[in-house]
Amino acid sequence: MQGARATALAVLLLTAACSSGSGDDGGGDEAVPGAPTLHGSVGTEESPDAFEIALVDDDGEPVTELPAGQYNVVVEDYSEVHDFHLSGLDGGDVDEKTRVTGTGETTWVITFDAGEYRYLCDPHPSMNGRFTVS
Ligand SMILES: [Cu+2]
Repeated sequence: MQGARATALAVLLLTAACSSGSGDDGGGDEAVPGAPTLHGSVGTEESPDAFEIALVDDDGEPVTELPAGQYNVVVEDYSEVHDFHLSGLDGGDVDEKTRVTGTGETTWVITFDAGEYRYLCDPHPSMNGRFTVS
C-alpha cells in the first residue's frame, strides 16, 4: 500500500518536472491553437552545421517587428554544434534555448511584451538576429 502510493507520487512529480519547460534546456510546450506561429532554425537541413540562424514568420519572411502577444515558436535545431537561444534584451522573462548537442524540433509558447529580443547561437554569438515587439 505505502509503496504504491509512493510510486504514484513519484510519477506525479516527474510529470510536473517534465511539463515545466521555461528556461531550461530542451523544454517544450504544447502549441496553442490560433496563436501565430514563428519558425526558428539553426543550421540547415542540407548542411546541419551551417553557420545559419533564422527566425521567420508563416510567410517565410524574417521577423524584424512583431505585435505584442502570444506566439507558438517552433524551432528546428539541425546541428550538434549550435543552439538557438531566444531572450529579451531588456530584462524580460523570455529566455528559451535548445541544447547545443541536441537536435530536433522544439515548440515554445511565448508571450512577447513590448521590447527588444534577440536570438543567437551561444557557442558562436556572431550567429544572431534581433527583432522589436511593440
Ligand atoms: Cu553555433
